[in-house]
Amino acid sequence: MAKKIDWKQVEEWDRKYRLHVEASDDEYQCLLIEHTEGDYLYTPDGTKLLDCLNQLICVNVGQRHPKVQAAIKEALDRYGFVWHLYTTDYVARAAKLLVEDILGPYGWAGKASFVSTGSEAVEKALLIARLVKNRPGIVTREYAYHGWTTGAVGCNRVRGLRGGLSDPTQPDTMISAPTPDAGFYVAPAPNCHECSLGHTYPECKQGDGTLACVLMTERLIETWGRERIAAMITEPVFGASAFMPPPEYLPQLVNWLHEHDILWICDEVLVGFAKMGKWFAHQLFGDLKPDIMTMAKGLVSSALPAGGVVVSKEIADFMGKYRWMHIGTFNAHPVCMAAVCANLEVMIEENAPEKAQKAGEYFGAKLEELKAKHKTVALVSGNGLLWAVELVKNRETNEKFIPGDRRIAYSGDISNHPSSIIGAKCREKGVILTGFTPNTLRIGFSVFVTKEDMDKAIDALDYALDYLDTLA
Ligand code: 6DF
Repeated sequence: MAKKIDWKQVEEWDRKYRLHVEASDDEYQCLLIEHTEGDYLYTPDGTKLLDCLNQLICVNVGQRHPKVQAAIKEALDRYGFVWHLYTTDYVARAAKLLVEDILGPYGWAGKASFVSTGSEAVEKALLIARLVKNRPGIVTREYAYHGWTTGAVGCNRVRGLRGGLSDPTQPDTMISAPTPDAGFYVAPAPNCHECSLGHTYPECKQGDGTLACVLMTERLIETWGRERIAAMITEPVFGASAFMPPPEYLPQLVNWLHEHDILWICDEVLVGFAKMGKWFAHQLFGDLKPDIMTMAKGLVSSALPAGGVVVSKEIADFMGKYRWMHIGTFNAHPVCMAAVCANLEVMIEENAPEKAQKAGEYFGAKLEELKAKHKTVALVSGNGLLWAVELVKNRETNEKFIPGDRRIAYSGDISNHPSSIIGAKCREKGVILTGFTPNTLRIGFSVFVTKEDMDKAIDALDYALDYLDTLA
């Protein structure tokens, strides 16, 4: 018999004793969730909500997958805790599943190391890169999201998502946390829908076919001094900022980095683990070989906290010559590693990348139908089960509802953001569907989403776009 919960008491304690995010105390609305299942959240009054955000694009095999839950329960019968100096069968199996079973065919992977979150995975990647190259500098990009901890936020260039305090009473006003920008260098982003270099793809290609944003990046790195740069970190597909690079971008960039002795950190925290129809999103762009790959979210489908890095064979050999004096208390927690093993085994057994690819072919076609019907839809992009929908006031001129777009401070009145408007209208249909930036929707399901649920999401979005069209 489920324990009776006094949800009024829960809300009272929540308001009284917790610091909240994304809303001031005056605006805060308590989102009570009683339980979760598959692609759904359930509120205490029994309302079922189809979660098209997949929480933070992070529940890849769906909520409470039976095999993952069973593995956690079994591990709890054996372990409390040992730290990562010790070896459990779970951590050894997790590393083998990653390096051999999943990444073995691609030939670059050497060894894995685990942490608890994506930000820590990025911190670990930065540490390793700086140790291997004995250089301090890291290149990142405009609009990149890589986490909230000191090094990760140094790579994070989403102005409004760097941990600052946005003023709900004043537009474009925030208290920005004093983050460590020294040693972090910002290159242009390959956002062809709104190119910061003022170009249009593919006319932006130079005589030798190099993209203008790649050329700019090369020149900036040479200006900063290659001898100071350890690595460049990239999301292969921008997750929080929600856009795909053109197909030539990553191959051109990675080739240049490797030709100039600069490591490539490939941040697969959000787009990895079958989400985009491949095991990892960088594989959408060819046979590319990361030097360090970061992961979290889909590594464990958020059943428990887990993240980590996989380093190349060369880096593994280099690190193996030394005593790595690095400790993170909860790294490779045995019960978390049990969840990782079960999650990866489910993905392998079910051929999750192929499932996501097939579902995405259906869902992407449905989104294109909405684009044909609704004048506020300017662009649909994505693959597998991660999609972005760009919303505009005028499709001819590409005029945005919120001109600041991905550069806003999330301050003042944000209820007029198209992503907020769509979110409110979809919620009327029992669907959570919105975006993390004002003019863009970010849609991501579990890899086991049903056709019926994709249709439900499309129907709700169609209903919401009917309303948004009246505002254009
Ligand atoms: N790298 C990438 N995404 C990420 C994240 C991290 C690292 C956040 C939570 C997000 C997702 C959607 C919209 C806005 O949170 P964490 O420390 O486990 O991982 C950091 C490419 O997307 C987290 C933000």
